[in-house]
Amino acid sequence: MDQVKVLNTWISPFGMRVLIGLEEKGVKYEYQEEVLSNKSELLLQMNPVHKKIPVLIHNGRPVCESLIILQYIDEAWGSMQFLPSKPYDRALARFWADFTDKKFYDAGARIIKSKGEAQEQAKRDLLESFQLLEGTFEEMLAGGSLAFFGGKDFGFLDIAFIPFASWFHTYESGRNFKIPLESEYPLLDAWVKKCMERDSVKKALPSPDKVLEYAMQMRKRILGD
Ligand code: GS8
Repeated sequence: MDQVKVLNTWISPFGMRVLIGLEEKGVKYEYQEEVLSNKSELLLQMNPVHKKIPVLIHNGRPVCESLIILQYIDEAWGSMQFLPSKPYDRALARFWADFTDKKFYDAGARIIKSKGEAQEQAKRDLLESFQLLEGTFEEMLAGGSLAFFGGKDFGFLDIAFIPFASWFHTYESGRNFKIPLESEYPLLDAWVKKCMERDSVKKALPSPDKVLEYAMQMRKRILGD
């Protein structure tokens, strides 16, 4: 019998990926919520390199880094696959998932943690990331009408990116900033709505209001405003 445990913090888009992945594969797991200002011994022992959540512990052995965990889940369980079958499509899905970490997440985090011109730059960077993702979605559609990044099935890149939707409201809030999803990024807008219909996503994503409340406290701690 498999023993699966997840170390996570509810607010983390990286952790949400792991929860969605396990739910999609129907894997039962034990959940441990971490307080990042007071990490558990288990977290420090299981992820001694980065000391970060999420961590997946499978039969006592840790797997770290959310995109690596997601690929592990894909290989370890179930017959339906998150990653596409063709090598080039797999490479593309991995490339854009990596982009969401390096560019998209980074711009969002800077919006929350900065002020003034640095924040204005972060807003522009985030919209550029939206534009790039909209463009790649359009290319993947290639005139067809795909529901998800990987095609008709919900897959790797969908799972990698959809957690950030719970943060969109927080990126916008109180900073005179609107993400023009409906008017400028209609494909992404429809994609978000489609993903939100899935049970795995509904279960893993916290409400945008809860995320905002948390982010406001975090900003207060960092910037004192
Ligand atoms: C990022 C995880 C991460 O940043 C991944 O799993 O994909 N590349 C990694 N985790 C944060 C919480 S979410 O912002 C974390 O655990 N931070 C604790 C710390 O930095 O001490």
